Amino acid sequence: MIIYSLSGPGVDQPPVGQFGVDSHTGYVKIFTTLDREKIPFYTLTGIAKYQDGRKAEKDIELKITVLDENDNPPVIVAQQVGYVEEHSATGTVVMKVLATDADQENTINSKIFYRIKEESNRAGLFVINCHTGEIMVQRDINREVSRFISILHFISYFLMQLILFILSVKACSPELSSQISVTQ
Ligand SMILES: [Ca+2]
Ligand SMILES: [Ca+2]
Repeated sequence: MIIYSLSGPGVDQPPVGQFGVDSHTGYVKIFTTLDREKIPFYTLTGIAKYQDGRKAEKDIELKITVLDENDNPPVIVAQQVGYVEEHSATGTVVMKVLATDADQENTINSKIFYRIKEESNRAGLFVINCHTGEIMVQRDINREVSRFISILHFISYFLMQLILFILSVKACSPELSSQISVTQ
């Protein structure tokens, strides 16, 4: 009869106890929830011995890849500020919203989709590029009209509060979305 065992980080080295093997069948099992954002790959050693302790075969290398789930919401850099002059031409870039997502790069799980929350942009003064996060002027902005939106302050520029609502494309559920206020 052959007895199977495992060794390596994730088994008998930190983080201990994540994987184990059925000593009779050789099936590898997990005992904890894995987090790809902490450890994306494991390399374990599979060992097969006879009951008397002799090796039944050469140790084998078991490479395990943890597949990604979309379990991280986008994180938006706080306190982003943009400025725009009155009467800027349509298409003028006001600012680019910066955000990151810890899920696997270049996959749908880390793809960020940007939009401006409708109630913060009722006058339709701004439009956002949903892929890049660039906010652009969509309609002629003058201070007199803007006064009725949510003006905070005037200098030579005007400042207006926009709420940006950012969602991941795949999971549009609220727990995977982030929201910030952007002062312009
Ligand atoms: Ca994500
Ligand atoms: Ca993930």
